[in-house]
Amino acid sequence: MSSSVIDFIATEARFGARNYEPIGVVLSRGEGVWVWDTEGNRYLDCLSAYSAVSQGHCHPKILAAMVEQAHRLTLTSRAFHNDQLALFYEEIAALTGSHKVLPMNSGAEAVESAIKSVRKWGYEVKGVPDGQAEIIVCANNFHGRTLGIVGFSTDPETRGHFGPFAPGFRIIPFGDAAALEEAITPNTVAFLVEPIQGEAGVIIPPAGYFTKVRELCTANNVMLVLDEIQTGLGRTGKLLAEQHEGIEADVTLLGKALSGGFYPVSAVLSNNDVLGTLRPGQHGSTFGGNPLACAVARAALRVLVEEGMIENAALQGARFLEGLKDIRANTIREVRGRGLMLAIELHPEAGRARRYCDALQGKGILAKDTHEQTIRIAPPLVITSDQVDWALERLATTLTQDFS
Ligand code: IF1
Repeated sequence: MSSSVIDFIATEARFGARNYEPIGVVLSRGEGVWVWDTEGNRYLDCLSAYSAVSQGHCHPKILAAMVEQAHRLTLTSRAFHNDQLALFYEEIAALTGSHKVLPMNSGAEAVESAIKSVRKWGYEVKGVPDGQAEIIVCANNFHGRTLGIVGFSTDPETRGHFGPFAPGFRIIPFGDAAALEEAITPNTVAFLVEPIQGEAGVIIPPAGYFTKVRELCTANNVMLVLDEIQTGLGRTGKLLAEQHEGIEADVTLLGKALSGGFYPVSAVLSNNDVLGTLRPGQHGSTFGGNPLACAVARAALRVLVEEGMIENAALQGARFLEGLKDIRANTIREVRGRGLMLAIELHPEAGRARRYCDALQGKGILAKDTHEQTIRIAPPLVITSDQVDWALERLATTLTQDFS
């Protein structure tokens, strides 16, 4: 390591809150699937900033839209109209078939906004007594880091010593429709769930789960809120992961790749009157729906569709998964995934996933561990067959390596 690398890392450690434990690489440039460190070493990015740079690093068309808009107008607040918001609404509604859109910034804000909206809907439309609304969520969920959200996390790391927390949430196992049926009461306003649990380790529910969930929600007048912040916008090989199940959520949450990684942009989409309950002055955000965010999001959505990234995610995801299944290494317990949202779960005896991620860094691949035993693989959706094969070769040698 050169002194400059040590300096960046040491300086971060000295001044920054230590709420992350990054892999020892200092990145300074990115293009497509590749990133470069300060010493000029190139890596294939198999994290994509937790799926936010799905369109590839520094996509030239998103960059051009951002620069052009930044020269014209960046922020008006919602006290005034701007000439980008309506176009963003129109385009995202057309793409997703949604009727109403609420623009926010971070993913967690979209989740919080959805919680507020479904509660309000519960009181004003469904007729739940004030203060009694219940929202059902799943064990091992990950929906963000705000207080409201971490209060219904089941991960001690995520919620520990951050309380007291807000009431009104019930936790059921993921992938268990019978548990949902049992948990619903007359006061249930919504079921909030990830189509595939990301942080939990890319957990795919049993086939037919979401069909049953949709039926139960419809039958009980419960809003189905799908957190597609990670699974959405092509990551799983479809525009929305709900399409794999042939269902439609009542409320869909998007973030991350909605801006192609240029800027925090999130949105709550609804297919019914949930967002209609919000009246002027009841919810908002200084930056939500600003013209720069809208211009960036419009470009990010356009390239996703026009450049065939969603189809490519399906194609390369299948190739990647097949390739992973072909790796004969006794370190691997299971590989799974959908589209380019993939995971390699290691045997407990193989040691922590983190050391394999460190070893992969030495071979020119950046990947991130989750939950000790799992390596997450989520490259930008622009990855080519050759690049998939290149990654597979390196993964195979790393995973067959004996570290003990
Ligand atoms: C971190 C994981 C990914 C999300 C879903 C909402 C949010 C996220 C389904 C909140 C955020 C992140 C944030 C990141 C780690 C990360 C993550 F490891 F936790 F699971 F992506 F894989 N819903 N996911 O996955 O969005 O407020 O962050 O914009 O470091 O906390 P945000």
